[in-house]
Amino acid sequence: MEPKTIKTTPFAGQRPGTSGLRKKVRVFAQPHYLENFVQSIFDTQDALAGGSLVVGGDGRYYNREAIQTILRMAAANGVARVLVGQGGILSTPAVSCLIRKYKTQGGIVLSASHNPGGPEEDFGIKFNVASGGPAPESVTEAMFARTQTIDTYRSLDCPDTDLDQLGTVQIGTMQVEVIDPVADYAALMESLFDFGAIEALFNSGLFKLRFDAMHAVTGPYAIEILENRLGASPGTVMNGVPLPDFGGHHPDPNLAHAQELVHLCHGTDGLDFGAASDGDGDRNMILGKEFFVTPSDSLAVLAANAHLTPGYKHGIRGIARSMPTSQAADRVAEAMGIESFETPTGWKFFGNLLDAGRITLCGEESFGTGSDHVREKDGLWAVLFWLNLLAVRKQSVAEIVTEHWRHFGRNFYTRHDYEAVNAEAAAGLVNHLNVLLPALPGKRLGAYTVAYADDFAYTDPIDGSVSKHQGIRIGFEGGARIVLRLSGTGTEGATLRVYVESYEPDPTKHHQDPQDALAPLIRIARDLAQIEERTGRAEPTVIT
Ligand code: VG1
Ligand code: CO
Repeated sequence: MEPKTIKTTPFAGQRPGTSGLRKKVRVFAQPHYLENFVQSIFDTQDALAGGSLVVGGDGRYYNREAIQTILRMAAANGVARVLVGQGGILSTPAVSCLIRKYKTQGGIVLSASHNPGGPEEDFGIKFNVASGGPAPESVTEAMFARTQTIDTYRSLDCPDTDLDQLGTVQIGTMQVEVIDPVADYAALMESLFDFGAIEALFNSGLFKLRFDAMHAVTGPYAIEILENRLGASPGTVMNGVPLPDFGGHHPDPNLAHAQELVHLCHGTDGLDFGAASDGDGDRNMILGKEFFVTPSDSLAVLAANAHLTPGYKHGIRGIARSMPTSQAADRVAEAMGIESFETPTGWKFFGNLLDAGRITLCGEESFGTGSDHVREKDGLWAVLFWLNLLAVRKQSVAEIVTEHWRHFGRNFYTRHDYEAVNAEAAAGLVNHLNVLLPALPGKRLGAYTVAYADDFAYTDPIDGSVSKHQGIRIGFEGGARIVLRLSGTGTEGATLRVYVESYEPDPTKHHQDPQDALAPLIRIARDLAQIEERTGRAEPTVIT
């Protein structure tokens, strides 16, 4: 089996977005499309030749085909050893865990996360570096540059590798180890949380819970951890079998797409705890009885209570949140006397802060929460963290959060998405706002006075790298904010995200519905950005 060099020509548009390269399956399935991108990884990541690599994905349509292609190319590019999850399955946080534990030179994650799967839907590929985290912009830009000049790729002519059989096989000179996708990850979780206390909570017979794996990658992980190890009754994990099309749904854990679970939490007879994760297992949604925890609040609550869990009992060093995430966590950091950071959207921006030991916890409003235990956001980790807190505090989800608000004040929060709008109209809207920005400070908009307005730029405090144009921020006196940005993960037209936040210190007002509490700010955002005029959309597609 001699490596073959195959001629190719560049494809436009292979620049990774917020989280890797995401396109429709039919784009990826074109001859040489996936190969060009994968070769660009090998061409720019010298340590992979003679090194080791983790490969796995969320089980979506085209996962297995892509893994076979990657294995052949890895062998031809001189990779010495590949760890691949059985059945091609590995959650994003599990890939990060494996890279770190086995000190590989990187990992390839095949996923389009919460985007739907199937022949007409989405696929994605992402490279993670040796720290376990998503490649920083300098690396993704180098890969992209390579895709623009590529003229050959290398592959080995060999039969498919059996991905279902655990054990080691050889492709050319490369060793392929098909491993249990769950074991190492589950062991890491057991080292961080009090499994005994959670088990006792489950055994009390008074605690009703469900975990919705949304037919995506977390099914096997949640069944092993929640049912087999922690003793939750069989059936606690819903939709636990990963399907190539996620059962035809969006594997997106939010109020819009996990309605069945939301429904189960309703009523006096409702669940005490409901949780869900996304396609690749890095997102989480936390629900209590008749109660939804916003991801921004979740980060703040976990930070304030981290000392109650074994893994974080010595305290946390600092907290980072993405810019659009509510400022709730900042208040906790301030009260604890620790550093807080505001980074651009996307997990790659947390990596340097985590590696430098400046932060322990980090999170995004988009249902992402994580810590320094890996270098990705981690859905099941957040679920176990919450279960550990519930077991120790012996209170309900609603009690814990409302108590948090009484102490720190409440940050009302919502995100309105306008999906698949005309890309030119969306760009025009952003330009229009950029023109308005300089004149906004000091101006009154409704009952609010603009304190600052800018196009967010971030200077990484560790390596000094600068990332510009990360979203438009309009901050008001008293802490309210409007943020607007365009998605970097969509595969159709443009998606406009509008994030709205206000701060309410008065506990007698904390019971309000966020859509009501934020209505005046939502109006201001729509008017200022001329959303309906420019996109033709009177209402958002999804509200979270
Ligand atoms: C979205 C979220 C962002 C998240 C990213 C990847 O990006 O807003 O917070 O990091 O998805 O998450 P964008 O550019 O579409 O707003 V995942 O779970 O897709 O890996
Ligand atoms: Co995801």
